[in-house]
Amino acid sequence: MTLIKIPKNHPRAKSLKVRETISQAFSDGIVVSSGLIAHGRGEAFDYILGEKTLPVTLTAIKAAVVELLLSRSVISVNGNVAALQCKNIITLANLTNSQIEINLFHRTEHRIQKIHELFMKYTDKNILGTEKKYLVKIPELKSLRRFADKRGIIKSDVVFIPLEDGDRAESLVNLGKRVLTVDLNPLSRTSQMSNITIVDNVMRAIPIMISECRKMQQLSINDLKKILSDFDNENQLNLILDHISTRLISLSKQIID
Ligand code: PTJ
Repeated sequence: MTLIKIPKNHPRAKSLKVRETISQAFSDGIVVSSGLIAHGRGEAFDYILGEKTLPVTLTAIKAAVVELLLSRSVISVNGNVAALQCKNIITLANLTNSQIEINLFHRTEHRIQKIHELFMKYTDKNILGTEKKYLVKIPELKSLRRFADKRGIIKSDVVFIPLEDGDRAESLVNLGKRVLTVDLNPLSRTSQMSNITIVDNVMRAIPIMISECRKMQQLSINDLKKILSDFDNENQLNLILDHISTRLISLSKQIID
């Protein structure tokens, strides 16, 4: 694929660059065509949110980091997350002592291998979900996401599933796991079913998770637990929907005026 040079002064340069990254990852066999559609849906929600991390989202980010720090945790990655945030996922996993597991909706051995190779460029950490002998099926799930690693998702207490379709969060919750997500759509099934929903772009949320995690190193276990006990996901999602409606009303007034 030939990448176009995006003019630096293009008003949408940042967003176009991310598109180029994900398009390249599609050509490389990491992202599927549905991943490009998912990205477009995310962009639309991001536009509505204002393409910024909301102050209220910081509370969800902090709570999610505490979950990763205090439990046996796994970060589940798909094609889009690998393409957009591979290095940062490794950093976050190292800081929180979480495992990384590849888990795909459009699972093929070829894609697993491609994503595994991408991670291996930046880490010698053992990436789970890649060896058939360790895979078992989550019985409730019918999609190919049902294949989970015995040493990772199956054994974990907390599963972080950034940017995902809606079939898995609920079954993981039913299995007794705590589920964390990053999803630009506050109304998606994953957002609604997760224990902690970070309504933000993975491009912004994961780097902020890393910096919050570094700051938390000075906090006591009790301080960390307090961050978690103060967090309420239903309230969080309501505040985000309030923000969206207020923003749209104020934008519509600007247009009318
Ligand atoms: O790599 P695979 O095979 O596991 O497939 C991955 C995709 C993303 C194709 C698959 O999980 C899928 O179809 O997802 P959905 O149903 O399109 O849902 C993706 C969700 O992520 C939607 O709610 C989008 O709004 C949201 N989203 C898209 N891009 C971003 C995002 N959320 C945060 N940051 C983004 N950059």
